[in-house]
Amino acid sequence: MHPDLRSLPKAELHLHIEGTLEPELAFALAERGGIRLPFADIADLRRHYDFTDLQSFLDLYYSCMAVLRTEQDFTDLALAYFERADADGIRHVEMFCDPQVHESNGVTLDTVLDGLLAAFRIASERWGITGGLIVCIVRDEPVASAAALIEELAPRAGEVLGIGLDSAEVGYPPSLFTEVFARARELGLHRVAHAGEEAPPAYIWEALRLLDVERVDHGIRAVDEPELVRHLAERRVPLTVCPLSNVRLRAVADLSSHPIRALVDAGVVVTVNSDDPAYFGGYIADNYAALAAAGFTLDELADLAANSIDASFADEARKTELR
Ligand code: ES4
Ligand code: ZN
Repeated sequence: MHPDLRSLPKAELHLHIEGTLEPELAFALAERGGIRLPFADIADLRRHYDFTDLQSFLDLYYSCMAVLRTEQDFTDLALAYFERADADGIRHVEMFCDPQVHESNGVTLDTVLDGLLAAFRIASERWGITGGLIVCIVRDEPVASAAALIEELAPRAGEVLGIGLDSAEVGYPPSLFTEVFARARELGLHRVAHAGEEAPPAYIWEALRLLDVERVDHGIRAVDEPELVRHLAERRVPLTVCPLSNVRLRAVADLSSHPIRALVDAGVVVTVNSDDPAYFGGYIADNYAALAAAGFTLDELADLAANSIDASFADEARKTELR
């Protein structure tokens, strides 16, 4: 990355902490926990990184999550990420986690939250990084499971930033989770949702109108409907775009044809993020560098970095400090 870009303060707003699990750490944690991964070794695991779509990635991502068992596992995972984030000039992180998947591995919500919140405290002391957790609902799990998660989260709502919606998108529209998101709002939680990663603009409209989301994760399929693009631009609804992710999961053919160019030119508040950097061939600096290679100027990339601060849930004092 251009040194000027690295020194720009940035926020990462679309980052699945489980998607930062590098193969080396996966095997180290498997060894520590006495868990067997269904791969012979690191090279064998890496050979499975040739994804054809979102689902082909999710299958591998969920299977590797089996190595995350203890509070310490979650802390170690997040600290490894924070160290790289700091090197890329990230000053604020709003981090997704998937407790429903961990619960199916016998890991409690408290273990996930305690481990990750401990890492945030250390990141604040060590690197001055701020931010917090966004607890995601896994949309291809039953709605009742999502409702149960929110009630389990309720007593600790003050310790997290908000809730999100992720996993397999097509066939699991936002409308399924209207009541769950209403409850989250009642608890004072911020709301975001993956929408328009692979699914059509209707999913983005539903996320906005039924879930009352404050940002849209991905949102790239908005380009298919000019009225939606105008709406996002006028209302200044931020999109958390993940360029390398979209290429690796074949949501787009290549970076030069990525909708990010049309969205930026239409005045949409776009941010750049890494999604699942261990799996998609790059952390945030790599995403900025890829955009530079695809024709974005330094000034444009600086605007995108500024958008990430503005679009964050940091308080105004912190935003001023970061600008
Ligand atoms: C995800 Cl790229 C992506 N899309 C939807 N859900 C996810 N969970 C982790 N990565
Ligand atoms: Zn994502």
